[in-house]
Amino acid sequence: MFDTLSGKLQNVFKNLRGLGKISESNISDSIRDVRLALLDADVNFKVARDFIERVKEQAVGQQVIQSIQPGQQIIKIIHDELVNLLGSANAGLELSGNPGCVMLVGLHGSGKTTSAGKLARWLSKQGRHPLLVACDVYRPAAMEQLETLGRQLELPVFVRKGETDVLKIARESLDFARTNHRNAVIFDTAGRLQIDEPLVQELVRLRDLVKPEEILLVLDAATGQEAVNVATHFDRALQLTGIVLTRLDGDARGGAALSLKAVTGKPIKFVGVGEKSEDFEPFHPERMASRILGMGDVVSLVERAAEAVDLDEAKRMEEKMRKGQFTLEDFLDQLRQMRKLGSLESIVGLLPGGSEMLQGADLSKSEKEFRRMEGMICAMTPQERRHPQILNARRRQRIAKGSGVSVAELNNLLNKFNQMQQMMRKMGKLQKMMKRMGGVMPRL
Ligand SMILES: Nc1nc2c(ncn2[C@@H]2O[C@H](COP(=O)(O)OP(=O)(O)OP(=O)(O)O)[C@@H](O)[C@H]2O)c(=O)[nH]1
Ligand SMILES: [Mg+2]
Repeated sequence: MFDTLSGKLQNVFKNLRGLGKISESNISDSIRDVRLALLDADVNFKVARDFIERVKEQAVGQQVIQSIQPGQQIIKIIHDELVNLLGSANAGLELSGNPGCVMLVGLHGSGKTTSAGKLARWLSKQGRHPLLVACDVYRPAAMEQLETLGRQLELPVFVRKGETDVLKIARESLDFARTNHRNAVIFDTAGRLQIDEPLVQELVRLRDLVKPEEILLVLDAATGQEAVNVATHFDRALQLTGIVLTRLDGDARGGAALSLKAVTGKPIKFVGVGEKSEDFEPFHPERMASRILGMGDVVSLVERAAEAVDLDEAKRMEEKMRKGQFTLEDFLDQLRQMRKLGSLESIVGLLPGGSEMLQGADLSKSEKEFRRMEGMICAMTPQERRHPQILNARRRQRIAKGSGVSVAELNNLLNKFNQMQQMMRKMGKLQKMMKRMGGVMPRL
């Protein structure tokens, strides 16, 4: 997620931190690099330009240069502007009605049906009683897809096979919701290759009938620049209340996420980060900015963990990460527990330096990789897990043999882990420093 952008911005930051003396000219160089990084990530041209203007305004000035930590000041300015760009605060769902209705709309294959299931699961975790309604009458398979999802999630799905009148389905589903005490109704609608008049007409009629409090556009993050146009069109036709951005786990360059709020004024409310039902998160601009800047998103990590892990334990881990006392044993523990909560990639990616660790580790490809890591760590003695620095050549050979990997693979894991630990320590320091400077700080 945002790998290229993230890597480039982190390089700019490395320079800013490393520069002994910061002058107007090297600030300008850094800002230019930030601009190039944004454009490369497919951020809308105007959005990138305005972003840079705002950063420049604040960064180029005697006050920054004369401050004790000019590099850090500029990093803070960029971080805060990134938060603004992404929408400042988490925009929650407005679902006060009984039932509260959500309509999911979007182009073909954008992830509507999958997101409908994910949203139903999320709402049910919030204590709501969701009902999924299959309103895609064009593909019989679409109804079955939603039914299957509902079965997996153990949530009711309203389906009328063979019925082609969307409005009739909707009307009946609302009656069903009322009599069965379902207080949140999610309408999964049909997609089209592109927005056309019949689709818009159908969606408008459905909207006018069910009067949803939320009309969410489901958008594939990989749509790139076009995403902004799609959002603008749907918004004009239906007056959206927000956006669900899917496939953020893929190699999308991320420009859509960064441009949408600025161009359309509509907040991203949720993001899809994988194919499984649990790979779904409310969108928090500040946390996302921290992730993009390589500062990790331990808050989301802890929140996810809290679903299954006890909270005190999670807090203790956060503290350990900050102090750089996070061991291989903790790492293994966390991986094992959190594997229950989502794909390994989405979890490790939340750790400070985690995205770097993922590069080359190829966790996304399969759980096989995880098992190899697990095997390697399990083949270590408890003492070795806590103090990997004692792993000399002989010990390394033993562990590699014991877990059926090559020494090079083991070395690779240890090196990556070491880098991650260093990154965690650095982030702990940065956080302290930002705290002293006051204002918003990237959370860790
Ligand atoms: N990796 C990843 N895949 C996703 C995500 N969301 C959806 N998908 C996949 O995208 C494909 C299409 O998803 P659907 O939910 O069927 O899309 P849709 O918008 O309902 O498609 P139509 O009904 O044909 O318009 C499926 O294979 C999903 O598993 C996501 O966040 N990450
Ligand atoms: Mg669908």
